Amino acid sequence: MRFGHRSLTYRELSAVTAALAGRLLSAKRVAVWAEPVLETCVAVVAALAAGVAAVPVNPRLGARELGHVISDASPDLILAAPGTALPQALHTVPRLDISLQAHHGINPPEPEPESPALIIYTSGTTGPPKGVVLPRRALAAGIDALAAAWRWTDCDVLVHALPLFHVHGLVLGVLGPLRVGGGMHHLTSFSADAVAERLAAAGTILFGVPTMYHRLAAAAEQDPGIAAALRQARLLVSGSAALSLSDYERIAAATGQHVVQRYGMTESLITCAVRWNGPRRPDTVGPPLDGVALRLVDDHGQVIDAVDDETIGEIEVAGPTLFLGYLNRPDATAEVMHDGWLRTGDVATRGPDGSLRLVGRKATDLIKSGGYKIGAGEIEDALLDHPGVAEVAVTGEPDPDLGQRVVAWVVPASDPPPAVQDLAGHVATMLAPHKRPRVVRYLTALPRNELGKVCKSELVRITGDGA
Ligand code: MLC
Ligand code: AMP
Repeated sequence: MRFGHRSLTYRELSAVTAALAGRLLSAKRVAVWAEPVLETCVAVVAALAAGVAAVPVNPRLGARELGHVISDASPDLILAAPGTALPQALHTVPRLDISLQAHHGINPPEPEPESPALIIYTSGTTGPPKGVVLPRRALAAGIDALAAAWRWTDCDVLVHALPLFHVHGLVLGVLGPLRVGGGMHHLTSFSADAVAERLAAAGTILFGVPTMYHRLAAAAEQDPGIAAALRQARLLVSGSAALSLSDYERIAAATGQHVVQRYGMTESLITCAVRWNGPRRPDTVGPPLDGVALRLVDDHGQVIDAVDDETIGEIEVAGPTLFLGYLNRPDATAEVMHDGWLRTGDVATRGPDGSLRLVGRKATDLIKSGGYKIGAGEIEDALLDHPGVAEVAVTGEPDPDLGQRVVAWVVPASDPPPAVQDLAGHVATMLAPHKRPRVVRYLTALPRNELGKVCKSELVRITGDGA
């Protein structure tokens, strides 16, 4: 496991995590200040070893979101790298510094498979983010299914630069290599040069979100060295959001690599993936993983049997990769679960070979920007606290780099209206930086239906393709 010039072997990792696990045994839940550093991985692995649920916290959360996460999860401890300055909101939580000095300890016995392992916060259409409680059984089943799909073994070295507070970077990107027994090189921050350097040096697999592949496509077209490094990888894998046809083709043209796509959700982990030896196409996320039950249903909840790549239905998922529920939110859990099936809100078709083609989402109030899920309601609530905002609606519109960019439609309460930097800065004090609006459009009134609900489809129509 390597971050820049710092690394831990399996033996070293085992020694430091066993020692730390012993200090966590009396806790019910621990928060982990999830900077992209070795200490974050050590803290999460130690919590797993101790059978204590870990709550990875995005270090860039704004004050409102951080306050919510801490009061909702009520961790017994916050684990952080020594020397890290923690914000005020965390001063009430006892702190434990994560030491990388190899002390010896004995790992406690393996906890029950259904016990909570991770609680990962993810945005919904309204309100603050919800804590997705993932049991050990889901992590194990999800990683094993991906290992089989990609013939991912201890010979592989995974390269990535993903944040360590979401499923992609933490479950797939850290726990994945540890479970298959391979290596992991984290780049600390993403750049095409760093990806190329690590792939050329040691990497066999690259994980990234589509925004990273968009930037890699441009870099590979410019720089033959970057194209060559990408070419020699065993697998380039994209997920968390839709990879555009154009970026898929640009990478194929520049490197000869056909990016493998996979689809998933925090609540279900990864459920579909193109196989290492399966057909590669730009528009599919592949068939369901082994052990995952997946179906498409129509608007009346009827199961769609057609495998014609045309009939559209909502994806529902069941099986061992599912979460236990949202922390403290049985109401929200009941909304998405029925008879053991998770309603994903994603809409797709299924082809004759079982591969899924994603065609959109049911909710217009969920935005994916840079691979981050962003709820429109949360940003609207933050903007309504600004004195210059009388009414507001937030939408996502197409962006070649980010997939979607956050747009705020504002009816100003002041003259002149608040500037975009002012509103973006206001949101950033409350929420994570990627939730800032990139564009603000001013209106004299929001379009509403006869019930007074904002017609977001009207707003999207105003800008056409978002250009
Ligand atoms: C952003 N910035 C703004 C702004 N919005 N500045 C002013 N106004 C705004 N409205 C700032 C950013 O904070 C950043 O500043 C700088 O502008 C560039 O931002 P960016 O364009 O967003 O790029 P970057 O920071 O390079 O990030 C791109 C990225 C990142 C791809 C590296 O989005 C990323 O790591 N995404 C991964 C998300 C992820 O892991 N998703 C998985 C979810 S799990 P500064 O100061 O920071 O430079 C899941 C399940 C599954 O979905 O299937 O996997
Ligand atoms: P999150 O809640 O952050 O886990 O995001 C999950 C959502 O990301 C899914 O419901 C999808 O909408 C989206 N997603 C994940 N992978 C893909 C993919 N390969 N293509 C398109 N959308 C994806």
